[in-house]
Amino acid sequence: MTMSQTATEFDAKAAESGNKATERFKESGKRAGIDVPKERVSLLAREVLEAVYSTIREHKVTYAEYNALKEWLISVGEDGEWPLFLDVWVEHVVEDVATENRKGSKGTIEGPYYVPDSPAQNTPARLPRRDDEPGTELTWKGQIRDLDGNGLPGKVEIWHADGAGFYSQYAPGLPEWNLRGTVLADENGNFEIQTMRPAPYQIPTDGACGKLIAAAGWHAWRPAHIHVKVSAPGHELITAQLYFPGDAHNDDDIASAVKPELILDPKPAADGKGEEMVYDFILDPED
Ligand code: MBD
Ligand code: FE
Repeated sequence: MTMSQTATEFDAKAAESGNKATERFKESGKRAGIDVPKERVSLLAREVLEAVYSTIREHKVTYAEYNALKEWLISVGEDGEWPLFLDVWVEHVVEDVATENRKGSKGTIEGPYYVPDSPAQNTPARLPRRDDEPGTELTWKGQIRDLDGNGLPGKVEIWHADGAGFYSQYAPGLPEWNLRGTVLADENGNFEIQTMRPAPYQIPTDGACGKLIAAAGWHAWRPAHIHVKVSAPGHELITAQLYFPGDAHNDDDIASAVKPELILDPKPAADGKGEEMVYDFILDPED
């Protein structure tokens, strides 16, 4: 296969990932914001527009630039990339505000590629993978606890990209639940998950978000990461991502979602197979 064929194949996969996120969102039941009180809508809409007006005045935005923006905004919708755009450039602030009173573990953004109801397994669990799944073996041991240190018999929903940076159910050609699962902790909240270390992730570059990145001279990278939702009955669910030390993009994640508390400390595995790490989650009580 030539270089250009490889690039074309990659682009085709990338385009599909951004677009699928729109379909998933429509199915997800998250569209609950339609009963926001009109005073609140008016306040928020007015303030966002005021911010736009002041940027236009300060930088003397031209008609040519206004029309470039209009064309680009139309293409975000046509490419199905509103979820991608919002999760990359807006969600991190919403997450900060939503979790500012949390006493337990830090979380971060969900991003566009969560799929609910992944197949459940009891701990110790091995996530579904292909026979020839590329990359490094990774074993994660952890415990779910409450604020007083009591183990909670909860669960860890986990999803992440493969060794080439692709997510099952978004990039074509991967088995349906590849590197996704729901792992049930034991009665003391302990769990063990075997998976493969994910690769750094480049957001799709061939759609509207990619056009913005290229036009602005930014980069499209997120550091390698493992997504989780950790929950237990009577406790607040935590959505988080775990990162690897030394990743070139931990300090300039395009999605601004890295927090120092979320960086892992993997060590060579005791059994010689890849790496292992310990990382626990502490959940707040539900209010
Ligand atoms: C991802 O995998 C991701 O986690 C985010 C936040 C945005 C785009 C792709
Ligand atoms: Fe991700």
